[in-house]
Amino acid sequence: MFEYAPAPESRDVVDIKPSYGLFIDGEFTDGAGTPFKTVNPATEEVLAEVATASQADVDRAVRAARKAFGAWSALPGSERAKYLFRIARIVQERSRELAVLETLDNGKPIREARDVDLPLVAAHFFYYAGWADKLGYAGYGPDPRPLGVAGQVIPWNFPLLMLAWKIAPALACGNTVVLKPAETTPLTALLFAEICRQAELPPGVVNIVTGAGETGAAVVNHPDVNKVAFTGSTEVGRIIARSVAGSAKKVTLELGGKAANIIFEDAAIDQAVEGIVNGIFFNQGHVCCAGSRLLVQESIAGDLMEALKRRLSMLRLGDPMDKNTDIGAINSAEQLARVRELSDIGEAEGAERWSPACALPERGFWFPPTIFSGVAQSHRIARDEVFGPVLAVLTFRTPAEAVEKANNTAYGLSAGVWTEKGSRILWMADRLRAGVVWANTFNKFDPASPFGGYKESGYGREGGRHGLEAYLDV
Ligand code: TXE
Repeated sequence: MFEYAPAPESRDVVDIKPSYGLFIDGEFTDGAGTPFKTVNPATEEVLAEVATASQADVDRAVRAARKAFGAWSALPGSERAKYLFRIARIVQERSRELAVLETLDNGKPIREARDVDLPLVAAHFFYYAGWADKLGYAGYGPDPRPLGVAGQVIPWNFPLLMLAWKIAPALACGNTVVLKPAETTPLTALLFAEICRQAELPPGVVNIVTGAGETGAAVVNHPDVNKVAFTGSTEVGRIIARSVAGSAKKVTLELGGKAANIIFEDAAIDQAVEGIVNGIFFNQGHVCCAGSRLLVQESIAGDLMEALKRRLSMLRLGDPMDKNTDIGAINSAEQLARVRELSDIGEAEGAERWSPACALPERGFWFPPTIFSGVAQSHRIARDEVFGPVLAVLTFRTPAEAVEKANNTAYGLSAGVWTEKGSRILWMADRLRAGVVWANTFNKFDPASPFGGYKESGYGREGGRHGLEAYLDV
């Protein structure tokens, strides 16, 4: 759809500085907190030292955003669109650099950063640039109003893409932004700050404050922030919902998931196997809408499992900078510990664990693709979000049983249905309690399509026209 640079051969395309500051009011500045190190999870090499924003730094960032809000929100939408189009084009031009930096800081395979993350980042800026001058005609009344300063906190699984999901609609609607990236993946957000300068975005429209949870809390709880947008764990989502309760802040939360990928006996099995692999092993399973529960119709369970195991034995795990790598590194030691713990619990609870023979690199954070079969709905491996390359397999006999099992979760972000019968797809989609239902595919994203969850997966929608509503007073 959009152009991007060819495969990077080396990390030399990106100039990583030894230390990074905060980005406030169009300038890079020091932070008053203790700096932290960000590491390459595939090697444990320290990439850079990054500033921690204190409460006073967050105050400065919010003040800058407030000051910029008047002029930014008063610009005609067509003028705001020009800045967003410019950012989108610079992201395309610098996509090779951005993809390499994303892979180094996150651990994801370069092929995914290059072919999925970066084109989608550009696509989101293009898409919302297109909305900026059409809000008045789109059912928001003649004079739709932005909310003011948006405080945005994002996770580490798609660092730049989550930034794009948050910043592009906020700016299109005329809001200004204070964004905090995750502490394990701050570098591409800081390179994005450079892109904002290159695009000559007015100072203060985008501010980036780095740090851990305390910095995130300072952003979210700041009295002069009008809108809070968070993507991350359900646990922190609850803390945020409690802390802003009673304030006038509008809130959107995009939290965890435990999606069912449902395979009927009439599905095209080879395609379904690809969809299962993409559903749970894409981005090491660090995906909120990952198809982490495989529901397979009993009559084909044996054959499907064999085909799936054969396919998994062909996946290549290792150096994320190698264009042939399918599975990269787990993002952090903490996340690896969590994946290990839940997998050990799966085994202790009686499910059968299988991984293909694959050597794990000595340094770095690694976990092999893993399948659990014989899983009961009560097992933690079927209930908790693992957020790693771990698939829990359950079986069903009838469509009604598939719906019941798929909906038997605290979450409701996404689901997949594989069948050749169109009527069954519609029947299932009506009954599945999930924000997205994919049919004969999985993990497909489009900026024009709203995304968000039911139940404990959060509230509000990002993407599409619905994503604008989170940033406007209608
Ligand atoms: O998430 P956190 P973690 C799930 C996934 C994973 C688990 C833990 O299951 O295993 O969460 O991951 C900031 N106020 N998801 O610990 O802590 C934090 O600095 C404000 C699913 O990394 O939620 C980071 O920027 N902000 C998810 C961001 O919140 C706070 C993606 C996310 O970190 C804060 C990530 C506070 N009190 C994890 N505490 C998804 N839905 O895609 C932390 N933060």
